Amino acid sequence: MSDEAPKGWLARLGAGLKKSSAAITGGLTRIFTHKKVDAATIDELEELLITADLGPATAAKLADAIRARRFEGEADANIVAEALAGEITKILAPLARPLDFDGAVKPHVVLVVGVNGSGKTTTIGKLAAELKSRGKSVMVAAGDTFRAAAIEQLHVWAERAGAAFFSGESKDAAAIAFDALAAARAANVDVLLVDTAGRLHNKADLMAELEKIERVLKKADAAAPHATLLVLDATTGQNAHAQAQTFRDITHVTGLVVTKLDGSAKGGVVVALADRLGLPIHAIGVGEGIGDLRPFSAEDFARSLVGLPAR
Ligand SMILES: Nc1nc2c(ncn2[C@@H]2O[C@H](COP(=O)(O)OP(=O)(O)OP(=O)(O)O)[C@@H](O)[C@H]2O)c(=O)[nH]1
Ligand SMILES: [Mg+2]
Repeated sequence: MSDEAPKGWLARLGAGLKKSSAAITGGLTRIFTHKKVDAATIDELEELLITADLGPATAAKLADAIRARRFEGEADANIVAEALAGEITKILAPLARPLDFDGAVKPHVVLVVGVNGSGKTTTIGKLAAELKSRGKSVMVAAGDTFRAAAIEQLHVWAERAGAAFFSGESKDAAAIAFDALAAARAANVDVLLVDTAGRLHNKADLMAELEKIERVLKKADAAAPHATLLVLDATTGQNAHAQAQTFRDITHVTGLVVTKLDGSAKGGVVVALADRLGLPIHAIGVGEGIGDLRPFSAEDFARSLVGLPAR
């Protein structure tokens, strides 16, 4: 995730968040046209933010921050939107962190977890391509042995990204992760990305499998996995909180990737997740293509969410 934003990227983020921002800008116009920023309108604002998936706690915090600004006279919706974007940026900024690698650690092992369909395999493909473009050597490991098609899907992404691909005969995901780490070492690659199953027969099975993968990786390298990325699908809205909690109970999640922000009406959930979980947000997915994983920028996201142009 290089820092330079390709031309049109912000326009695409804005377009992707259009469904989320339309509700917020419409609401702001309705609430604040020819009205004061007072107790009544701030209550309405708080409700608006809850319906926009920012969650009650974060909505209350933002409402308090707007109240504390003590706007005089009639406010126009745009001024409130600017203030809101500023406050949302304050929540997001400490958590907007690119996925960083300690160059001395080789291979840097990244375990990728999340419910089925959240976008793990796709994110691994995009991430592999992005790392390659930064000159890193990458191997991806097919640790999702639950579905036969999952292995081939990852293989296709590996070829697209120009990354090495590791799969095994075993149905034991931990054994594959262990062998992949040995292969990554032998090939002297910089980064090993390990795909996992999003769904097993039940939660206890999933928990046991992910725990075993972590445990077995540690036998080969006590510091592995060096990062555990939780992939969350923005379209699931508030359900993303429950998913995050489940995976934090099972694994040592170190950061988030939020996918499917293109076309999600629930983009506000990113703010609630950041506020509640305090986990770094490394990147966001804005499409199914190889270039559709972007670094998470707090200000760009905040402004797009409330329908303001980038600065
Ligand atoms: N629009 C959009 N689609 C995405 C994005 N990320 C992933 N997808 C799509 O979501 C679907 C599921 O993605 P996968 O990567 O297969 O999800 P997974 O988490 O690996 O799923 P399982 O292997 O079943 O656990 C695919 O059709 C992807 O193309 C995104 O950022 N935007
Ligand atoms: Mg998958």
